[in-house]
Amino acid sequence: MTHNSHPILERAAANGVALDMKGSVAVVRLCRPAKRNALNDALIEALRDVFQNLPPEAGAAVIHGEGDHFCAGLDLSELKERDAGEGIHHSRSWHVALNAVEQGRVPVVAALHGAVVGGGLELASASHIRVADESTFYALPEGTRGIFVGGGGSVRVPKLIGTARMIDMMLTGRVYNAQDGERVGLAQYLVPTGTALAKAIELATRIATNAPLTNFALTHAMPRIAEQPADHGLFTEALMASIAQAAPEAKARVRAFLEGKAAKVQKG
Ligand code: 1HE
Repeated sequence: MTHNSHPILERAAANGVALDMKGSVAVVRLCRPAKRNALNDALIEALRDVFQNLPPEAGAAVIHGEGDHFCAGLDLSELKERDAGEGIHHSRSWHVALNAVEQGRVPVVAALHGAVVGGGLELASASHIRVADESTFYALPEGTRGIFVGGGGSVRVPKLIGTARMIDMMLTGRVYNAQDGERVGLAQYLVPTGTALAKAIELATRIATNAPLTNFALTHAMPRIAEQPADHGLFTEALMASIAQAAPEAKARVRAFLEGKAAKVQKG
């Protein structure tokens, strides 16, 4: 079911970001395939609006791209002559949009295929889980285009692959294929060509069955804890753990296990 009845979502769809609900999963689609889902200003605004206005029944989200590629990054045809101040505001508008992905109400799984380059990799990095199919390739061509990342890539990509690998990608134009991308940590799942979306929806459907506070702890508390000094991190962990365990849903889930009514952990 397409959710475009809300005027904000209607405008987003017109600007290249469509939202469909699949059960409890909000499936967000970049739909500008003729331009390889290149991100122009209208599309960035649409991404922000969609992730800030997910339907209340959404318990998780998936983001994917229409056509042969996930996303070709910044729309280079819009790279105007900006002065420094305008450049800062442009970059900050990307930060707001990708923060809406990363720090929104629900966990986000990115389904990757084809090009995941420049701003496309920045968008993928703002998601919580990345599922790539065998056609995926990753690059940061900003270095060779005489520009720099501006959509949060310098903060988020090194968290996935380390600063040295990101510098190498930008200095040399190195392209990682799907296998190497998974090996270095750009994606957590590698699946056959054409199956990334189905796998992402499967994972998101499962994620949506978690207690909402657990998902909140993992997407909002956990990244902050990882950035805190150890003593502060342990303190935040204790606060988050006590809040999560106090929720009635947590009590019910633990009780169900103790009464033999909940699934055991199965050997992988
Ligand atoms: C675009 C863009 C784009 C395609 N901006 N128009 N990103 C890049 O440097 C990547 C540039 N794109 C490519 O390297 C290739 O297009 C792809 C590898 C992604 C796909 O190749 P292919 O052969 O499937 O498509 P194509 O023929 O290159 O492109 C089809 C059309 O999309 C064509 O337009 P047309 O009007 O001639 O049909 C392309 O011009 C257009 N197109 N990519 C504008 N990126 C916040 S800072 C972030 C900084 C960055 O992201 S820099 C990296 C930019």
